[in-house]
Amino acid sequence: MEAWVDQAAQLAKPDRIVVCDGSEGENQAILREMVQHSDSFELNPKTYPNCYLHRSSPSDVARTEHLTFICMPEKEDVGPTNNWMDPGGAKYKIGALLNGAMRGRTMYVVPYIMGPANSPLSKVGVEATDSPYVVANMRIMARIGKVAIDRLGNSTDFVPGLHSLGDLDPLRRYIVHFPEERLIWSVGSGYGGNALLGKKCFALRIASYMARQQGWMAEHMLILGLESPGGKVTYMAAAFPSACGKTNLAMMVSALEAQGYRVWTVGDDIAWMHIGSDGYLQAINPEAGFFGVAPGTSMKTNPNVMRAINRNTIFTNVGVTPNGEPWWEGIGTEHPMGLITWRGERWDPAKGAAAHPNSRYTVAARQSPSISPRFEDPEGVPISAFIFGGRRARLAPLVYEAFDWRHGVYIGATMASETTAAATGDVGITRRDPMAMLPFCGYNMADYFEHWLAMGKRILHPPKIFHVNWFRKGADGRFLWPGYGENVRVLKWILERVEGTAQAEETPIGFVPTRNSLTLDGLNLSSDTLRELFRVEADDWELDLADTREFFGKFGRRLPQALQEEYQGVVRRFEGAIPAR
Ligand code: SAT
Ligand code: MN
Repeated sequence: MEAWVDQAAQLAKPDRIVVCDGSEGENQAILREMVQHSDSFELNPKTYPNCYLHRSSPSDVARTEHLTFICMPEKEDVGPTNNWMDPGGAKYKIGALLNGAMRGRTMYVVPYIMGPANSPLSKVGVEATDSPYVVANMRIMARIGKVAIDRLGNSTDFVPGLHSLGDLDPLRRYIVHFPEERLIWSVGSGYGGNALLGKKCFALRIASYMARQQGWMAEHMLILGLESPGGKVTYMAAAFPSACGKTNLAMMVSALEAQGYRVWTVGDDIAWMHIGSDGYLQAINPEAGFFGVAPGTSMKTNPNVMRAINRNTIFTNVGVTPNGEPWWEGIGTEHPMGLITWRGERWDPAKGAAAHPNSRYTVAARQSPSISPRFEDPEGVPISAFIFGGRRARLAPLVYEAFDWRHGVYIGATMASETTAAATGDVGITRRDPMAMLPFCGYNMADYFEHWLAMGKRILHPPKIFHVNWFRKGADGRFLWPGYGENVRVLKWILERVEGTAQAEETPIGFVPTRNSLTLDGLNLSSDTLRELFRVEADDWELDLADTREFFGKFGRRLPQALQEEYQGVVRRFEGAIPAR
């Protein structure tokens, strides 16, 4: 680690180097350093103790996928869904931007562990950064400092990441990954996934590459435990594209709590999974915190996180009240008088939202009342079900189950969501996002599908695979399903399918719940609504299959034959040529 830090310092040329020990005293010093810049403030110490507001540069408010590159010698090895740069070219080009980038600044060296400190499944990273805001966030999102140094010892088994704010100019912003070297370079951004290198860069892009080499899985999945009436907890991992309520699901307050069904949070974003000695897939959450979207978060949508973010939390790009309290659209109150926007201006209704739509909170997972007692279990938790999902206004029923692992991989590979972002203008466009890994797979996605198929052959007790859609709409344009805490009813059906007790009906796309197999008491859904929720409409699927075919076409001959066959299987079942298996 010392050798790498020397090299990084020779390149970036900081005035000072500070190796972080992760102590509370050091944290307070870093937070003081942060507020000395005009971009960060302490919030109301009475109502929001130890909370801070950070305002990013207005051009630096989200991950930038078009500036994110995977660097391997062969373009074919990164595949059609990633941006490619040749490693030598990337070193030259981004090296020039990093050269001297930390002059006049401090380089903070943050050794960190992804995963519980004592877990054999965890991995070490080292991030060198010139941003105190990044250090303060890393401290919440990972286990940093002495624990990581102790774990690393003299070993070279760590993933180094060099990060500099550079001049924050989007024209000189790059996030580049060298999977073969297990190295990350990021310059020109201070925002979340571009700058907190343990998260998407290491725990997904680099880790997915390592996982394929080493026979495990690094997935963009939440992990939750569903407790059922006798106290037994069944663990599920779920992948959703953005804007599908992933964090809310992970932290859900169950509508069936009185009946003994309760949801425990193990993770809200990433799962690392290994085959355990008993043949089950064991999952850990490599992260220590939540980096969640603030707008829309309220006591109604996510009471658990609301109870967590009133202390020791960093807010980024939210609004602030004259009392020094954070505020965002959808928090459950009207715009308060004297509200200041994320840009630091007086809020003016004519000028739009006070909080940036992608504004965030960074909070320790331990602070959520829903945190699972097994959150830090070094062995991880055994996964009984995978849940894929998307936002599909017409196509997909509320829930369906894959016939088997291979069919489940097909369902994950063809996952899609319809965009809702008013900001980008393209409402209702279908975006294919296989396993929600489109921007996070560190190698050719066709090879990633192959890895999934191969894993299925090795896992003695593989999770059953499901697909859910909370967002189906009726002819009147309204959502058919109430969502939020009521989603536990679907989790309960999934649990009962895992246990082999719930009834299902075969359709060309998979098993759909029978009339009475879903617990619906107290919901008051009409039988029309129910029919609508579970309908499998051949005409709609025909259109979707055409889109899938086009998407699969991108991968050419590298697409696994098994997925071609699964595709043909769906087509033929719709034609009635073969019955559902
Ligand atoms: O900023 S992150 O990449 O960590 C979160 C997200 O945008 O998905
Ligand atoms: Mn994510």
